[in-house]
Amino acid sequence: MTRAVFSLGGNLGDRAGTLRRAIEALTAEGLVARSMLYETPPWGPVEQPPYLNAIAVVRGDRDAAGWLALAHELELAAGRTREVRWGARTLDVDVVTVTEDDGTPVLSDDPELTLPHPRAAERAFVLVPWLSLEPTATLPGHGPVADLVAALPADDVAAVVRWEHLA
Ligand code: PH2
Ligand code: MG
Ligand code: MG
Repeated sequence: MTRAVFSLGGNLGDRAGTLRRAIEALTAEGLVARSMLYETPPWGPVEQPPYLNAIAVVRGDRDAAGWLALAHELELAAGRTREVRWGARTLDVDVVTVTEDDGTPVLSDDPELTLPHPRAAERAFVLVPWLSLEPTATLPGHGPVADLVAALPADDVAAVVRWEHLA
């Protein structure tokens, strides 16, 4: 068995419905925990609407490639099309980390699936929901998620807002 941390995000269509359906589908795969939904400013070079983001933790029989295949299935089910890099999308599901049952992190430099996710350490939209869900989480190679959040610009952290409170 392995444990995977997924980052889910989307900024087109019924964002909350899409994320909830994806999390629902993860229930059948061994969902361990899920964060609240957060509204987050779009990160990156492309002008686009705000995202809803969430973190889900799943434990099951898949290996890292199997978790990536599941992520792609969820994106496909949400009508995701491959478009502009970093551009708007109905659903993006990224594998942030995969861990063996004995705690060993799975490391990969395969360009199709780099583990841990190469940009997670700098992204408030990943780290803030993750920290709220798992206060003792660590990002392999980078340290405690709490320390990574503390190192982010305060404005980036403050901009990640619990969506249920906005709705
Ligand atoms: N995903 C991107 C690009 N920019 N910004 C936010 N706030 N949340 C995302 O999930 C996101 C993004 C490409 O994967
Ligand atoms: Mg992404
Ligand atoms: Mg992705």
